Amino acid sequence: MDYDVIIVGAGSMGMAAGYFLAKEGKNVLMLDAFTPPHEEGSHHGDTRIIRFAYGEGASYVPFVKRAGELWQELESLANESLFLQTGVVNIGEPTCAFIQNVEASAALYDLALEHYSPDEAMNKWPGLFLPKNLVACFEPTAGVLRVEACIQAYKKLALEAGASLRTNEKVLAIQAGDIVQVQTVHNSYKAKQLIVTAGAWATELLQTVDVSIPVTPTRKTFAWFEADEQLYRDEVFPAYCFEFADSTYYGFPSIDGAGLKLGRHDGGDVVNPNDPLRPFDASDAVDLQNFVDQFMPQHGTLKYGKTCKYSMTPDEDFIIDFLPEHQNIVIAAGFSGHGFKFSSAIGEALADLIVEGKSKQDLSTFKLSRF
Ligand code: PYC
Repeated sequence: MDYDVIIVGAGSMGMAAGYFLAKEGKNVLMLDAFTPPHEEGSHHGDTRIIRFAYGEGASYVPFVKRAGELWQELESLANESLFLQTGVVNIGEPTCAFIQNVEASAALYDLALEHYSPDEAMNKWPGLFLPKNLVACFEPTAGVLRVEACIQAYKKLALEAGASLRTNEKVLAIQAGDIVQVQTVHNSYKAKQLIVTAGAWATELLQTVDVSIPVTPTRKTFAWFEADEQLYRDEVFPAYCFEFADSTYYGFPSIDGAGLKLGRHDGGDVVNPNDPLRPFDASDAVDLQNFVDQFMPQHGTLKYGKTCKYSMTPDEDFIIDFLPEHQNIVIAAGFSGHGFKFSSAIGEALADLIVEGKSKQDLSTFKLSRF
């Protein structure tokens, strides 16, 4: 037998799982088609939001609180600052589901949440413009994770704990059984158990074991704008989520002088993950430009934009489960653009599923059988 556990995809979730399993003494192989952290999936672009009053549903709160604890633990193990407490402001109409869920999360889990009318919000953050129909719910203890540094930190710890990592080695097929066999472009490996954390490639990979998951790789764009640092630097301006009836935007203050970063969360083109993404172009800039013109009117010019791949499920909830026919294969997929913040806790949960057969987290929302 080659390994106890093989992990296909050593991005944010896979790298964290590799660390937790190696720490438990498992003989772990992590495989990745690229060299993580990289720009081919959904874990690049410097920053990710971590928020606890959760607009996607209060049921996520215990999981994201655990993730927050584990990010703190990672900071101390890596002796590095990975989290910036910028606060996060959630903005939308008071009756929209996202704002209602933010409010319900805070009430249910006693999270700090400050409420501002548009005038109060514009007074607190003079770089912001808000029309009268919106409200601002500010979570002061939320903030921003330095995404590539988080992955580097788990990578270093995983390797130090004894995990093996093979990069630039794409997995072509999986053969299920009591012993799982993994065929890559270079080799074949065997293990007792398998984790698939292959992001946008999960759907095609699982087809090789005749499992169909409703995860759709989708092209998304984000960009940085020049910013007046007096108004938009991270000491004075928060990370933000704006929820409208027909669109959702998110973004970041100017961190380390990078400029205001923002992206559109909804929409995007369905893509084949094996094709190169169409690079960010002028048509991608239009929505982002309109958004900042309206809500952060003192921004400067567009600096540059990037693309990434989201892995969308129909309900935008994650999939974290054993494969029904193969209890030695666990998948974590379909993070639908809001998964990174959880990846520390997902790594721990995946390791628990492999070692104990169950997780301390309630993963019932993420079952594959719901589809
Ligand atoms: O979950 O906060 C979030 C987020 C921001 C950008 C994409 N997802």
